[in-house]
Amino acid sequence: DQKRIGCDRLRAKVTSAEAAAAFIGSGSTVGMSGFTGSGYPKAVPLALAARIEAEHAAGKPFHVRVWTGASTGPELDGALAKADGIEFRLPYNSDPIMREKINRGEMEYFDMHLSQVAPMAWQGFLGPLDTAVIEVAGVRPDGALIPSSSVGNNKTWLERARQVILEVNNWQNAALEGMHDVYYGAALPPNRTPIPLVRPDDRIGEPYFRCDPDKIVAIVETHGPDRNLPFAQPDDAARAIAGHLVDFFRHEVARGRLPASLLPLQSGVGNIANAVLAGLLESPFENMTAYTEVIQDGMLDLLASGKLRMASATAFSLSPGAAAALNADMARFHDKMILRPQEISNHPELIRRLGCIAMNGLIEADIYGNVNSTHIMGSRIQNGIGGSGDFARNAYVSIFMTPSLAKGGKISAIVPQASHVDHITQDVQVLVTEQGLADLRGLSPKQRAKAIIENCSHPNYRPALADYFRRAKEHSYGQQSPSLPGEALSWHQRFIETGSMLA
Ligand code: 0RQ
Repeated sequence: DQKRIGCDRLRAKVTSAEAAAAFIGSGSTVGMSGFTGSGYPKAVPLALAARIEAEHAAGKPFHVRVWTGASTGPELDGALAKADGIEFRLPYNSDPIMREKINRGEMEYFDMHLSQVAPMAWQGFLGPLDTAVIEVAGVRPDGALIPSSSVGNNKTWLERARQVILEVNNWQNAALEGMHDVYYGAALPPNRTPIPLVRPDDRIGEPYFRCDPDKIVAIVETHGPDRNLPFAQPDDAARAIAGHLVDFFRHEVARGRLPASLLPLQSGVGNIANAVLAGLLESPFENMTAYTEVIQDGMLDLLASGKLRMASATAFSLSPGAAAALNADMARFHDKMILRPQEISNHPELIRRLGCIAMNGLIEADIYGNVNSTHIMGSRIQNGIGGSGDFARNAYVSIFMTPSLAKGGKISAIVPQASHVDHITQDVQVLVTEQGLADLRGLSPKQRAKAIIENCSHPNYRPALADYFRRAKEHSYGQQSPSLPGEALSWHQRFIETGSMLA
């Protein structure tokens, strides 16, 4: 598709994925595009994985360090992990093969706040970046790059990398052009200035990436869909959680603590988050906005209904059906969506200023409202903290939601003590399960424990939690956050030993 590369000088650099991958050396650091399965390179990582496998078969070591926006797809994280090609990876992974390698201790993974990746790269904290491999939707005659279905850290990778490899994917809709807003005003302290964004629909940058053409060593043409995983239909638990949340919002509007159009919504990834958006579709709220990280199926439905006026994010995260529907009807959504770099979509300054309503999933919460978003039984990584910390710490109201049980009831999502803490109790203001909602704002630790046990825990575990809390109050070393350290993690130990938290 010659039309996608409008610049003659750059068209001369078109080559094969294998030839492009040959530019990447063992031990080097590669910054890849990609965010929640959107806009990741689809050909060069596969060619690199094949090369790594061949080198390993010949008895030679070959590993790279991989930085991304967030999760990518099987052709990138999956293929490189399968080839044992990654020695270090940041900042967020959801690929099952890579997860397994990490949990077996076969590679290093630095799970970090998504808003901090680009600033830390600029600050020099992460080391040098050798190569950027970036998917784009096209190249303009002047050499400007048309971003793809995610923006992520691409601006930073393009600027920081010594050399750049582009993938021009003509599966991506040409009408993506103009939807992006790439902010070029960031500076490092002491020269940092306020980011001039005061509404979710403000545009503060440019629709294209700038890139020094001399740094571009190869361009590969591709035609491949994003990962686009299907969402499960909301089950009873998801619908109940959505119902509790919509009731909470109605109540807050009635009390004058939220405007009738709510405040800019942030919604995490996963089936529960998607179900909550479906719940908002049936709600009385109109003229809503979203200032969030990803646009998932539920967001598109809300936009299509007109109840959501616009959505700002850094990437799409759609099911195959929703991606097809969006691609068939891009003109309708074009002016209602803005994709930004992830350090802007997730920027603490902007989240605090706009007053986002943060809604994120969790793995477990303890009776005091500390939330674990990342580690199973305190040690096995599930995905990563992603943007949940960026939003939870800085939101107008920070909500976490989960079914009260996991693994068919063998695990309680409410535990005496979280086995790992990503979000401290101060950053968790509302906790929701299918059992009910605990509004923790303004409550002391003991008041929080009572509300969480009574409103959120599953009846199968509630008596044991209440019993633990009662005994903790009797025997604790201190009475601010009563605990029995020798017992607090015994539920996790029991699961590890017997396969169930139930005594
Ligand atoms: O595992 O698929 O093997 O059965 O965790 O759990 O219930 O499908 O829930 O899709 O909402 O994910 C926290 C992981 C929840 C997600 C987490 C197991 C469960 C299942 C998924 P299986 P569900 P969700 C901004 C927001 C961090 C990043 C974030 C997440 C799997 O929300 O990654 O918030 N959050 N980003 O069985 C053992 C428990 C468990 C458990 C769940 N207590 N013990 N296993 N699981 N609870 C957006 C971005 O950052 C991109």
